[in-house]
Amino acid sequence: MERILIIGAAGQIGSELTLKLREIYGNDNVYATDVKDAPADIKAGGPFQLLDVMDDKHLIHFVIRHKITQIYHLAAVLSGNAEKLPVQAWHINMDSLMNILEVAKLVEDVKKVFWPSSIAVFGASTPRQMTPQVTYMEPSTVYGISKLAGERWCEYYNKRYGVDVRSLRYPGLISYKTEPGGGTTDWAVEIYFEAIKKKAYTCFVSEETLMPMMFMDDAIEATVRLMEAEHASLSAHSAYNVSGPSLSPAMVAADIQRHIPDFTMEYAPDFRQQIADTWPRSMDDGNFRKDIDWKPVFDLITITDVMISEIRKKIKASLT
Ligand code: AKB
Repeated sequence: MERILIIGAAGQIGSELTLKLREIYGNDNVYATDVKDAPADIKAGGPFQLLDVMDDKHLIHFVIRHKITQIYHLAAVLSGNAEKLPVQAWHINMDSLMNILEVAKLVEDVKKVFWPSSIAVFGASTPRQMTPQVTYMEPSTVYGISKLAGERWCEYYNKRYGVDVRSLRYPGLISYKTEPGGGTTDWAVEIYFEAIKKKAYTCFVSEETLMPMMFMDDAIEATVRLMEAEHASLSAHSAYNVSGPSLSPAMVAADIQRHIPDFTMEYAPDFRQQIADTWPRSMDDGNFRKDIDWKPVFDLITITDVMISEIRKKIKASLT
């Protein structure tokens, strides 16, 4: 029987992945943890506990006590926030991953680890169209450097100690349940919330900035399938490229106008523009699609339809 630990269960990915894993493995077998309080459905639907992944002693006790077999480590300081406090962000992103890898190495019950990487591992020297799985990687952000170093450590622990750690280079993730915090792709979520609340959005990257994106449901499905796959069928033990549609603010704005014709956009690029300019414009995720039977279901139109209708419901519910 699987017993799963989620670290970062209150975050953008964790708040949705926890529910999916509880559906698959049973509510009582999925332990949601975070350093902060979690949404009501995470706390009501199964075990939830405050846990700081930086506290290695507490972490190993938790894993042993609950006979954990799989760990999903989703906590990280994202690209924009990491630039504000580089040394602290490096410390949090790297030390937390090393704590998880060490626990997985030391505790025999732990059979698999999931840790998300990011398109931030790429940099200015990387080909930006259909960025290949293996290519030049010279990230210029602290977040990107920590993700690239993390990928290397994951492969090291796999090869040297046999730790079965799996990873995806997530693009920008679009979701309505929990908003992201501090990333360069956050505009693709903020734009929908602001369109509904104010019929206007001031975007922090320029209108033609094309970035790889993916709807959260596709990301969750990709993650679950990766974790269920036979180890022997995996060709990447660092992280796989994975993506949905590539989107620019102008494209998303035009699509939102199908629902809200008087929606207006302004542009005020800030420091995140420079980050976006070093990231891929589109991704070649052929290796992942070949190894795992997966492809994204959501395109821009279906993403917009779901985002608009779900955010409207959410706002209405918060008013009643
Ligand atoms: C960010 O923008 O920092 C993240 C990411 C692409 O990893 N969403």
